[in-house]
Amino acid sequence: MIELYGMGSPNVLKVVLMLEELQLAYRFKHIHVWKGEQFTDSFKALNPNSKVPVLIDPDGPSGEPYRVFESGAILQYLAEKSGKFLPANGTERYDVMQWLMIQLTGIGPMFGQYVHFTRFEPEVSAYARSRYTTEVLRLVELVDQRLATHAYLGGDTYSIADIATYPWMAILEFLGLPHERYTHLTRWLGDISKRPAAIRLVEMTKEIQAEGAASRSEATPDDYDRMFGRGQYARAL
Ligand SMILES: N[C@@H](CCC(=O)N[C@@H](CS)C(=O)NCC(=O)O)C(=O)O
Repeated sequence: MIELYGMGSPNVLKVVLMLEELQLAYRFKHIHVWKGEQFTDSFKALNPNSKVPVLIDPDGPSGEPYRVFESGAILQYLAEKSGKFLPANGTERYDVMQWLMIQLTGIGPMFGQYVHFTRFEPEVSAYARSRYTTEVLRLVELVDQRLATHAYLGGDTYSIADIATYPWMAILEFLGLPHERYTHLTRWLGDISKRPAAIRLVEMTKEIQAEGAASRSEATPDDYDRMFGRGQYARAL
């Protein structure tokens, strides 16, 4: 059975959504990032970059088990394996890849910094808050504008670009960001939220986040420093 190593963040939930869309059986293995499990030798053997998600397919391309890390690579791997949610060729494929890349290189990292500087920074920096708020709102507007002229991010068809972006856009309210004013984005969120896989994702998210919350509540100040690379974990030039 496929194994997915993760926690309750959008970078992992996009893979959960993809597995639910494909109706593949999988076992979820929680990595307690607030307790530093991603930095253990056994996890680094799975992903030297010490991040979730990681997926292990017992039936890889050569018939042997195959391990994939990086959420975008995992989505592409599953799409190509199943022949679903990524056009096989032509401009439709590149349209999907462009919007997938915007999620991977823009939305994910910038939302991550926004969350860090609005929830976790010990000394509030108005400059950092303004910089990341501006950038995430710019990205949300970009998505909204794209959806003004296309049903889905890649074009006419639901794809891994939507699957990657949905878990981020679905939490705008939770992040304290405005969402009602983005009418095209709201229409798209509504469309995807009715899909059976997205409904199952809600249940999975509750379970995964409940397990994560339990270990996070035990995290010490030192665990937080390790997670954020600060204090004794900060690197010097
Ligand atoms: N580019 C990576 C980002 C993965 C990532 O940032 N994962 C976070 C959870 S959302 C993580 O593992 N954090 C633990 C840490 O940074 O130590 C991907 O898309 O897979």
